[in-house]
Amino acid sequence: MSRILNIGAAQLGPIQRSDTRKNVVERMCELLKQAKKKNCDVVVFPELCLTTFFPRWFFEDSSEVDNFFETEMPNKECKPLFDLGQKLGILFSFGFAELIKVGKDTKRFNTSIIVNTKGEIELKYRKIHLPGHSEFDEKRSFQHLEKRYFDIGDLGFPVSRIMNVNMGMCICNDRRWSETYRVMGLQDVELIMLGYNTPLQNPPAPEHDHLTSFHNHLSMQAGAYQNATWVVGVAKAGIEEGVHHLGQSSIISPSGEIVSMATTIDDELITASCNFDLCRSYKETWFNFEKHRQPQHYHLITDRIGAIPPEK
Ligand code: CDT
Repeated sequence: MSRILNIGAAQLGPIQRSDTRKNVVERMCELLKQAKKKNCDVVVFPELCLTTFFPRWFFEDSSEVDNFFETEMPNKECKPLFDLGQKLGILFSFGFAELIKVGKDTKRFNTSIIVNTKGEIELKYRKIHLPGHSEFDEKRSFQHLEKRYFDIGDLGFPVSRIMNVNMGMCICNDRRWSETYRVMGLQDVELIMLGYNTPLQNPPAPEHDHLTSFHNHLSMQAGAYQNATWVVGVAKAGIEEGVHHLGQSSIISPSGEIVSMATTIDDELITASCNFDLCRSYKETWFNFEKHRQPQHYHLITDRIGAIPPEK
């Protein structure tokens, strides 16, 4: 019997600072209802999707930035989303800023969760590749302070068998790193769900700006193909507080092909019928890891962080 799930990528348009979590959750619920009408089993929402993308601002005082974080999940504002997912029988994932207390310490993570059809958190991932910088940069017209506001994720890249499919997550900048996909590939991942907030401009390297869309798809398509997995990449898109964010949310098959892509930069649901047996035909041939990988020649990948050029 083939394993097919209908998957929805629920792109969100911009979220301004004045928007409340209640407004955002209403928009997410509307997309879940649309997904139900299209018979979706799974819906993927973007990174940090309950608020505006706050790392664009420098806050001296952590109590100000903490307003963008959630201290429990589901909380009062998100409960309607969890209840609706359960009522509709849809599994979904979404990203949020997570604040936890560990003894006397406070930890802040850029987190994504998978919520199962019983409305329970089934799997959690905390972003590992945090982009940007940690101090105010006067040369930028907007900041990207993820390194200031978040701790590096401490959960690795977990994969879990849910609905008869091996599912994992990563978040935004993680999608540019081949290690992200391979660590999940080595757990036989078949579906990677990821959300992103990608400004169309990267002030330190304006020469790349016209390639933002190409690099988005290049990374996700390569990750899908080389690891024989479906990848669902979902944007928070549009003009947020004056900053233009990439759209083009996509559902990508293990062949590396984009099978569905958003055409707006607003709230938009795209869907695809995803056959997970398609992963097998790649996992058993080109990317039969057991047969073809040569890890004895890969030790530099974990032994070394930065590149060291040859002496001559
Ligand atoms: N949210 C996120 O990770 N965005 C980054 C852009 C960073 S620009 C310094 C991305 O990789 O899309």
